[in-house]
Amino acid sequence: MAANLTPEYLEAEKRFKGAKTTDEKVEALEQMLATIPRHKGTEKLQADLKRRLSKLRAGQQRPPVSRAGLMHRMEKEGAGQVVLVGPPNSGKSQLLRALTRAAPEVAEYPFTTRAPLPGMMVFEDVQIQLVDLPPVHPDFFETWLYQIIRNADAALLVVDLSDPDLLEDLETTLAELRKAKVELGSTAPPNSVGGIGLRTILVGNKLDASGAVEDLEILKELYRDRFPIVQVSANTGEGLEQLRRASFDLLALVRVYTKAPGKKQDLTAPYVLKRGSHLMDLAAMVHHDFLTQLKFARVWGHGRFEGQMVNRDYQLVDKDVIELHR
Ligand SMILES: Nc1nc2c(ncn2[C@@H]2O[C@H](COP(=O)(O)OP(=O)(O)OP(=O)(O)O)[C@@H](O)[C@H]2O)c(=O)[nH]1
Ligand SMILES: [Mg+2]
Repeated sequence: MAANLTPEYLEAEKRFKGAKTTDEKVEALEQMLATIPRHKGTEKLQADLKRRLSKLRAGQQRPPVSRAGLMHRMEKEGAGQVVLVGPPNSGKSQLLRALTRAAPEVAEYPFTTRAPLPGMMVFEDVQIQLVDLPPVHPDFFETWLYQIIRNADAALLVVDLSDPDLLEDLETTLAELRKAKVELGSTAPPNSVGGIGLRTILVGNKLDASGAVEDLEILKELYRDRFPIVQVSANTGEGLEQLRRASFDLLALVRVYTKAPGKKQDLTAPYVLKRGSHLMDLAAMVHHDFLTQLKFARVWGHGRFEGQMVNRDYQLVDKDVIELHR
């Protein structure tokens, strides 16, 4: 046979043909994909297997998430919640693995992830919650998926730079989200009633794969006005530091450290507030008494002279050290 199919492959194929249930078919197809020889001569067949597998998996019984009604919400933790969205197989789960201690299932066929899974990503001294999700695709329509996305603070839109259908898949994802009234890449909600806009980074993943760089150039050309673009390889780790920083920037936060008068700054975890917050917002977080009793504060930081006095309406800057006085 021209394609040099192995006995393992042929065995799996036989099982596929004899399979009665969807589960059996999926299992056999997965085995076929795992054992098919990888070369030019089988590329078409590989693509065909993936397509069939994705159809079957999409129609497979779902975990009972929607019935239980429990997973419509994803409890927020840390400084912000960022959802991983994108077409099937783009490497969302692999990215969660690379950036956090969570261990979602990663597989070479699409529709692997069936339920949300959170993990904490560290950036310097803050923790950002990432949530791995099933792919955004017409074959996987679950309202809870869109509820989780709508409730998030920001999104990483993950695409596969080695996928020849990259642009088409990306547009499909954006269109599905638009149907659910979620507009990625804007901070303002779209005009439709109940629509939301979600700050988004376009993450070009699989930078290590061949041909990835050309696709990256096209992607930049078409989307750089709409999204910040970060290129990474979840496999080799390339670009992940930039992605951590970009995710923090995306959330538009400031970190503020407090110190007691005459003492050194408190080096424990910072207070994290929305960019644009004022001194009074911090005071309220530190102790509610400060709301009425705060007289002034001193600031050590950015573009200020050491210990400069500021008023209640002072706008906080990332990495400010603040001494509150009553
Ligand atoms: N070469 C390369 N392969 C990658 C990279 N990231 C992920 N992959 C591979 O891409 C395939 C899909 O990865 P997943 O993380 O399961 O993709 P996903 O987006 O979670 O897929 P779904 O859950 O089906 O939506 C797996 O075979 C991964 O090993 C990468 O940076 N480089
Ligand atoms: Mg996945």
